[in-house]
Amino acid sequence: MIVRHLAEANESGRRIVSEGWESTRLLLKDDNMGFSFHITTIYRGAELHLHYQNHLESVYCVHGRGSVETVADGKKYEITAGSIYILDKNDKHILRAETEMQMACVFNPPLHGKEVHNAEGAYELEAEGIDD
Ligand code: 9YT
Repeated sequence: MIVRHLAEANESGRRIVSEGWESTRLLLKDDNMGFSFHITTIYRGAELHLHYQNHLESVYCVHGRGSVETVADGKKYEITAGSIYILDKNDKHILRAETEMQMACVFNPPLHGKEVHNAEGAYELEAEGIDD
């Protein structure tokens, strides 16, 4: 069994800070679970244009308020504490944070650790792992 704590992980190489968000990656490819699990903070006012072409992602909102828009059809969904959105079709989307939002995210295939978005809003399949 593996046991980790968010507060400790926040002080390690598991915490990645990028433009409009930061994410602490609690479970990664090296753990051999077939998925990765992250606690992500989206900063208030952020507008993220994302397209995870190489990964499936599910995102559960723990707290905060915002919206997600699917680019293909322009549909907008309110996201509040308790909402989950599931990108089962590698959907191109726009995430907007009205307040700071805390999200629990699962990726399949799992991230290595250091991924940040490329110009298309995707993560590459190969990336550097973390130093714990
Ligand atoms: C919700 C979302 O995709 N935010 C970007 C960060 C990502 N969840 C991550 O890498 O943990």
